[in-house]
Amino acid sequence: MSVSFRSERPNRLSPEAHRSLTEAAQRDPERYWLDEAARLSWVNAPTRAIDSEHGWFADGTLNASVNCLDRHLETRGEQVALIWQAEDASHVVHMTYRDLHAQVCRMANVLKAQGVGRGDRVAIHLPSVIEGIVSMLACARLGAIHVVLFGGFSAEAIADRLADSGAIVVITANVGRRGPKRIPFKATMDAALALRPDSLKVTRVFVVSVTDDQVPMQEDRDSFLSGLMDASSTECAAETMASNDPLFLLYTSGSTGKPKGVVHGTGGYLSWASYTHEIVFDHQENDVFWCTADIGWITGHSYVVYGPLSNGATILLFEGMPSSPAPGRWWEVLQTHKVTTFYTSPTAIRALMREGDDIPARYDLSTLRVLGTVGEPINHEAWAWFNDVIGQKRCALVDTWWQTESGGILISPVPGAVLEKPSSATLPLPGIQPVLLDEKGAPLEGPAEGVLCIDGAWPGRALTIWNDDALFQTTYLKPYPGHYFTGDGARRDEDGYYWITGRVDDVINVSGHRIGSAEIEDALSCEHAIAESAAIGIPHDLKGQGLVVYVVANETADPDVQKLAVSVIASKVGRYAVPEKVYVVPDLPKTRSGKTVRRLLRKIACGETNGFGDLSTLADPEIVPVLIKIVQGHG
Ligand code: 6R9
Repeated sequence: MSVSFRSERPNRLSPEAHRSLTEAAQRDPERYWLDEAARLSWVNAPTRAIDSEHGWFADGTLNASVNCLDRHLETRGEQVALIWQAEDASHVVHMTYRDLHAQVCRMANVLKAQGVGRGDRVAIHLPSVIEGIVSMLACARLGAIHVVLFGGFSAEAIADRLADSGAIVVITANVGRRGPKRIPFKATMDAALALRPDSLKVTRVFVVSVTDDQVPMQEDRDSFLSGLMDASSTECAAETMASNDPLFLLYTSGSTGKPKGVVHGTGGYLSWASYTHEIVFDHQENDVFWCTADIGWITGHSYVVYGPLSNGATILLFEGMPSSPAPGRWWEVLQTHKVTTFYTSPTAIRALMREGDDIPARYDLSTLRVLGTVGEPINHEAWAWFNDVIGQKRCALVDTWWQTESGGILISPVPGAVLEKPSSATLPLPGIQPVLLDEKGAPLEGPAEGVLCIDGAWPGRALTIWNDDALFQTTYLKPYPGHYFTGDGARRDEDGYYWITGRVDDVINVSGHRIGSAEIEDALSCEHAIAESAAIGIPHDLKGQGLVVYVVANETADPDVQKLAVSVIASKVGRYAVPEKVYVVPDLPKTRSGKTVRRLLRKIACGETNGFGDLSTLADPEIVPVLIKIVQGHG
């Protein structure tokens, strides 16, 4: 029997609807996903959903930019698609869907004149300006594969990614603004292009002028984009793509070694971004959706661009930083643009929390309806603050668990349907089947803790790793045959709720006791004197592994933070979890996406002083010698 779940579904899911969708997806996944595919506008609608050999919606054809733009023109052409708030508070741009469509066509025509077409790779290296989104959609329009490179990457890291992707065109900016500072985008790109010219295929560099700053331009290679766009037509026919043609490559953050170019397809990925944006953020007409992620990360791809625009939402893009020029800037932006849905990271929340409750209290946050977090576990204290102080206890709070490779959210509360438990990502979205495995790979039933894998298929899953399908197989499919391996560990409680314990390589086994690094860090985070911490395991003769904790103290901390950390762990987690060593440090080594690089902390704790590999993905590489000194000084 064929039932269209989509047409029967109210916008906001009830608990019953959530349950019945979950059951329907389990009963007949083929039917369920084919129905979900109908949320997109296809040139040829797919007749099948799952095909292990040919991929998702294999006989469907479509264009992603048409789905984000053209199909809205008739019904919402004059609706604001994008609000751009510049660093300068008085500078705001409102772009309607019609405006955005025109700009994307112009950019596509510029690229096309350069010979860019189906399957070509185009690298996008831009700060938070409108051209970032326009470039992504322009590539999609031509069937070119975009490769967005995070603005903070070093020249070395950029060169690696340009070489691996084989990009032929680069879109960058003269500079980016970061408060009063200028980030040298073009200069960094020039340095990257000069590093190993023989392995790069870039022939053309387009430059967005973000400011009046002058930059050297290389004749025959570099051109300013705005003049070319102004001279281009506002119409550009969209290429019809096969569902499994790649839409983009995205290099994952470097917390586990060499970066991998994760490849996402068109139909499967886009339907997943659209589905999850709608149900997780309870998307409603007139919402203003603000995802603070940079477009250089998967969160920016799925929840700044593809999810909300495919659903006809109004998105906000902010050029600046949370507390510049003064604390409260984010809340001011939120108030000014009447944001309804706000999606950010636990790291950002912790930083803002430190500024004090009186800062957000100065702003009207009453338009907020849904708050979300992503990227790392959210500790209890940050969850409570986000919920109480920002959400004023009346917003849904969605702790969304997913990964670059998953394309979009997999485990998360659904407003109205799934009751939250602070710091739990709660339940899988309808259609997702998490499974917990023991160390031998046997599935665990009921309340349990183990390796988090996903069974069955979902449309958003990455197709492969660029140039390295074997690595895709060995990383995700081979470790636990028959299951997709996420690299994370999780606990399932008596209500079937999932609690992510961190990467499985972060689970520390002390004398047979499994200790999640997140568990220790969560305990410590409740302590006012402790701003942040990281727990890692190092080899230990007697216990198998010994626990080491790095602690960042709050400015106001009392001097004996070490003792405090030990007693907090002992009382909150247990004596067995008392660390061998506690190092009080000024900061933790983080990737630019805010993930603590535990690999480094482990090596440093083991007494290593060099051989740390590529440090270019660190937000602040200078922290490394500081940590070495502290650890060594400790004896
Ligand atoms: C979207 C994104 C993925 C890894 C993932 C996990 C961690 C993400 C989380 C979370 C606990 C959450 N992670 N969301 N851990 N709770 N809500 O972050 O992608 O950069 O690929 O990172 O981040 O460890 O495996 P990505």
